[in-house]
Amino acid sequence: IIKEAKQNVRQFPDGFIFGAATASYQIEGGWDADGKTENIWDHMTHKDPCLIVDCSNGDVADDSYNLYKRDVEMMRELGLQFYRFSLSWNRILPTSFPDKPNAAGIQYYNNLINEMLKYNIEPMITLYHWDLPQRLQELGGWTNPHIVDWFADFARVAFENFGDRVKYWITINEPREVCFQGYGDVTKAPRLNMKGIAEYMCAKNLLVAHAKAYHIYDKEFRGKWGGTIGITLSMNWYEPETEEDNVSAEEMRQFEVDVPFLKDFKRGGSAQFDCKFIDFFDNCVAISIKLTDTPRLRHLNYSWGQYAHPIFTESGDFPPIMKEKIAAKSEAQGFYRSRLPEFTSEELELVRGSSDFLGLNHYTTNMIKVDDSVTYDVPSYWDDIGATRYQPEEWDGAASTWLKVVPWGFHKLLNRLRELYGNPPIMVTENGFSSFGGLEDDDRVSYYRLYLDAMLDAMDDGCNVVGYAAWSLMDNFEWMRGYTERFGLYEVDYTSPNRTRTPRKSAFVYKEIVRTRTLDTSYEPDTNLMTID
Ligand code: PNW
Repeated sequence: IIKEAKQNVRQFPDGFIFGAATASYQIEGGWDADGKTENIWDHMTHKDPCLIVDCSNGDVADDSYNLYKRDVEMMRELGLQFYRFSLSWNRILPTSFPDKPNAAGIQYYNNLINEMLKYNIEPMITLYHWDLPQRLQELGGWTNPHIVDWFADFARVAFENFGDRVKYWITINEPREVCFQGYGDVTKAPRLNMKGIAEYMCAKNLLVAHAKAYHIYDKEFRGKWGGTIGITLSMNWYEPETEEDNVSAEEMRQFEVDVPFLKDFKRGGSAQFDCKFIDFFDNCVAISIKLTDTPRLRHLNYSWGQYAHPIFTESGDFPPIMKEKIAAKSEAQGFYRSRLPEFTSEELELVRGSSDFLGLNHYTTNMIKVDDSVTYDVPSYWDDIGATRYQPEEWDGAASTWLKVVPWGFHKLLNRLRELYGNPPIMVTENGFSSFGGLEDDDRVSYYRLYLDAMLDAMDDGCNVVGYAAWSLMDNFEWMRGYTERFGLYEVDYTSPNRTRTPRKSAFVYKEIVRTRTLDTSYEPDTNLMTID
């Protein structure tokens, strides 16, 4: 049992929207239905089933391919204003390319969207939530620069087919997990494990692909249909163990140096700079840069700054400290070029500012420390950071080992994002808690209350949080953890042929929050009967 949220009754502002989220591979099933072809998760789980802890897969999952009407009924029970779901690329484009779109696949999403709109539930589409076509993976997936066009084509097909009714778009879910876990490690498909190399190639291509899709929407569709489009990043908070590692946003922020004769000086940095030479007219014409470099700063910059900095700062590009460090390490390791690829100036411009809002998936916090007893693979992301992270024993936990309950980390993160990126609109696209199942989920109820309370604290500080989606509407295929870890507001019975969905206590509590637009920590629901109001 985790600590209770403090006694509180707090109001959400007008215009704030509430929803819940899922993703295609985690819920749809119908893995080969009506012409759908294989994605990297189908491929991996079929080839090597017990890579998944319970040897399961998403072949049937929650069977939302057939049961989507029940899903919409649950949204109505909860009173959701929006529902975030993702598209299966292979269901829509079985060849991976736009040459032979699959009418049945497109129909499935039209049915879902139309069913939601009947009840005034806004669809929020994630174009890509990890289920890459296997054929594209064989061509190198996100490490092949051609993916910029492959993804752009897929995005255009989606905008053309659904854009008249869908106003919220997210290009890509969690680049860090795609690139670092899938290409630099073995913890997500395709488990490429080319450490310190492939994840950075992936990062660059993914950002450019995202930006291209953004601009297609912006130029070709926004005018006629007027929606909004952004990217979703996973962002943990990293708390330093030592005081001297406690860098401020100011130190972390990119700045551009605008001095005569140094116009093209773009490096900037999380740094102080000194004027080295002042000319006759009192202009500073030569500067020296001192990059602040601490383990904590590197964690923040590599884990999410890597993806946020190129999009949400004035200067764009990867964080200076990251470029600097990886270039130096690469050289020392005998590479002829930095393992972190460079953006061309056109790419840099394309990516800069390419998001109407920051989609934020936040779950937990880690402590950072330098531990000389830890050895890292060389090269690798962890060696590039040169520090390790941990979570103290005394922090309350969930079913997922990585998920500790640290609401103050959410509060700090939101403030840091406000300071770093000019207070962009933040759409919380995921936040939630895992259990091993059961309807009396008081620990999930506490988690939601604590995190919503922390989010309201940040909003009181001025953070521009515009919406919130609970992860997840219902239990689903939790990637490498299969069906063992449950994130649902609704429990799913995987032994029943119709995948019976039953509301947990947290569903009743969330429903009341959405209905009253109020966080009232003393509310005790009557969990006997779920109704549609
Ligand atoms: C998300 N972290 O991933 C995914 O978007 C979902 O598909 C997934 O089911 C859900 O979380 C729960 O695991 C995460 O760094 C990515 O703490 C990163 C973190 C947590 C979750």
